[in-house]
Amino acid sequence: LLEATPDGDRYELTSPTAMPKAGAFLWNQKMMIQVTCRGYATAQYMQPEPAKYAYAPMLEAKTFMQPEQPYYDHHPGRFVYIKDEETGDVFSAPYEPVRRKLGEGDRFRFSVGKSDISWTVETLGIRVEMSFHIPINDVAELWSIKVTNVSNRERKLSIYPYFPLGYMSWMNQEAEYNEKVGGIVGSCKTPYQKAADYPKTKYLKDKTYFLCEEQPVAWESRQWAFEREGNLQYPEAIKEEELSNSDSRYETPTAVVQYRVTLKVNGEQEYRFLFGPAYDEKEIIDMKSRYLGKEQFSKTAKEYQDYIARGSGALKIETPDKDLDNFVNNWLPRQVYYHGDVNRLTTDPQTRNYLQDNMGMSFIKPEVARAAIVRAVSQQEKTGAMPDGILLAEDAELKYINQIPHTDHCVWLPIALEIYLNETADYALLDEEVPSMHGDTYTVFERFSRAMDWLLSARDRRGLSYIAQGDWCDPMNMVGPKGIGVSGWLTVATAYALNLWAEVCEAAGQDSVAEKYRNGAKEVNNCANKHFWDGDWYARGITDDDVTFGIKEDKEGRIWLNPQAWSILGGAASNEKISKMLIQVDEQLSTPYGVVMFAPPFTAMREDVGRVTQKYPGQGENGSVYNHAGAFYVWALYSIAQSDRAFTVLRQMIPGPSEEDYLQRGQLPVYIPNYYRGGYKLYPRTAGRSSQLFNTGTVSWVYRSLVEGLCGLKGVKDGLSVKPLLPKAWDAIKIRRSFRGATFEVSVKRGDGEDVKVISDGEVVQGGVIKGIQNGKTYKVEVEISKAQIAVG
Ligand code: CEZ
Repeated sequence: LLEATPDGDRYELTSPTAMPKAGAFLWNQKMMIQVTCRGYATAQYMQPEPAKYAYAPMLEAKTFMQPEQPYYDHHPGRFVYIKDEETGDVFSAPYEPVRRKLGEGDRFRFSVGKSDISWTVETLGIRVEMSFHIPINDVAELWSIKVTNVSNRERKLSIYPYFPLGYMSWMNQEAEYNEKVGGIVGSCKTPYQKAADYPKTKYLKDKTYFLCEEQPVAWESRQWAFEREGNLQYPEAIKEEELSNSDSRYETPTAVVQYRVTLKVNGEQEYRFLFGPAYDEKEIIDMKSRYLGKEQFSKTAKEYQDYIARGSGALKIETPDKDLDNFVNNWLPRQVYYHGDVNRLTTDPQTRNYLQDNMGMSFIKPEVARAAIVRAVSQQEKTGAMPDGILLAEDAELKYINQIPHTDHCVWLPIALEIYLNETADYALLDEEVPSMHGDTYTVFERFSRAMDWLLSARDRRGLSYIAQGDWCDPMNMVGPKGIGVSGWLTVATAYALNLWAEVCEAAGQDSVAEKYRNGAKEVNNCANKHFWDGDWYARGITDDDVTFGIKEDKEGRIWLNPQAWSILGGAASNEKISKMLIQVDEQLSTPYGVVMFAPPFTAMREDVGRVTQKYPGQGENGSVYNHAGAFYVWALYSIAQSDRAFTVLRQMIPGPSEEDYLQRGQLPVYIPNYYRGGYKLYPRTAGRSSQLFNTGTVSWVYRSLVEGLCGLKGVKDGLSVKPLLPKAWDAIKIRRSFRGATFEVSVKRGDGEDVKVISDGEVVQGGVIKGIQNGKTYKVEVEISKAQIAVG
């Protein structure tokens, strides 16, 4: 069903039906495309707001990428029909729209690489190979389609690449074959109604082109002319000898072209196409000369490979778990890089997402993480609060969720900073003066202190943090709209942020400031323990009407993961409390697909908690295995040396490796999705199913958990601290870690001693911290860890 190349850099799925929504994605700084194994595609590009160039057949609402996207017959996709002219038999590659069942000896392979995606489909004695990549700096898809006669007789074929353009606009749309550019061009006017919006639409790329390197014999550019009374499984136009060369005049546009070939035994024919948006004909011609052609294809493929390779991260591992190695060495850093590189292709990322997506960049391109921290604080409000979103483009506005007040954004600042400093020790950042968009100027250090002061101030008379209309949990919008309700998670998270900041202050030689925030954290933790500890775990919050929730008495939403994980991180939980709550998490929240965000899921609206309770039980924040929350928990577990529990939860985030698990999750192990369905008891049939959504704050936490937790190779101010935390079942691993310009080749073994023993280049390292790291040097490090690592709880 699923095969990996030896070093795991490609995954190949051999069935189009076993995991129908399984897909993969490519991106550059201007666009992103996600395709499924069956050929459906969702692409968007920035101009600068997200836009489409292949449209759905109905007007789509503008929203963020949706989980578990439904696909349907007319969903945008990239396909090719093949007709045997002698028998009239038809099939399509990759699989849609014809869905011809694979027979004996037929072959299907969906092959996902880091910088290209391809398919091989063999049926009726014909092999079709489709593959595409994108350029590094433009919005376009470079497709090649190769058809080979693998039967033992000469074949006469018609080949019809079909790239539907969809319903481009209700104001104005058309399409035609344009001889001058050599392909089909659809044109539209992006709909708007306010006159004030006209200037914004004036220069949009309202044309979509499908350019053919080789001139086709015929085409259709009107969807109806292609399908007529047939359907997509057997469009009427392809029953005829040649397509009708239709145009589309305010009729749904499409792009289908026809080639007719006679292929000898083993004969083959390759075609190349360019698909994308443009402003005008001139731009189309320009794109064509830049990208359409054999040489251009191989040049851009190489450039794109190099681009992706720049995100290959700081870590390579060899462990007893080969599938984990594949994922960690290839795919996880790629997903981290994606997040830090393009900020989910929005112009106003949520502040917490912006900071966390960039925090992973500390392991890949630290200068990007640095710039993001500076940019974030340059938008700090005068009160010290952080805004709900960070504006990235000149005319960007806070949209959707960013118009709803959430109170947690300051928390993420010291978290992102900690990792950046661990990796770089660039304490000079703190002294940088940052003028803000609101007209004040402070150093980074001062801005962080102001953010921490704001967190300390945004608390009620009991010392608990206000939640307003949400915290990390976006849709928890009705706990505190009156300005009274408080968040259990945010309270303990505030203590975590304060402690992290105190550590930085100390390292920066600011002892008295450090003490102030340490005391602040203590005080916050005392308040949390007084009001949220429910005997065996921490409550999630207290509503505007003074109702504590996330407690034993609750039938739904009884125990939430975040307050537990963060009370460990922030220091509220004593060892005794930790022991109690870990047992509860195991019992109430653990499933074979990971730890759910809370349980049981809500089955009805709870008006004093909010929209989260209206989501489908076990879906999204309503008690799914929400991997972002799981990742916080993993990091919390590593922070208390709970190596086994941490590894179990971490491993459950990656699909596989059993076939049963792949089928249930329905996803390839090439990214971590934002959730797997929960509701393990309520709806076992769907439990574990992937959201197929690769936008998630999870990955930077998982990457840091691997680097700093499992491998235990954590940067400190004056060097690299070495303290691996292997699961008990492992006796040894090998690690290659790049750090501050040096390379560390680390071999970890389980020994007999009580403590960790570190030998670097033959010398015992006192205190387990390798100091005086030299740029360009390769260090050979031997580590012996104790037989049984000591853990709390
Ligand atoms: O969005 C994420 C946010 O991007 O949900 C997380 C939050 O911390 C992230 O910042 C937890 O709430 O509005 C909604 O209901 C959406 O479900 C979002 O909350 C959610 C989606 O996963 C976005 O992809």
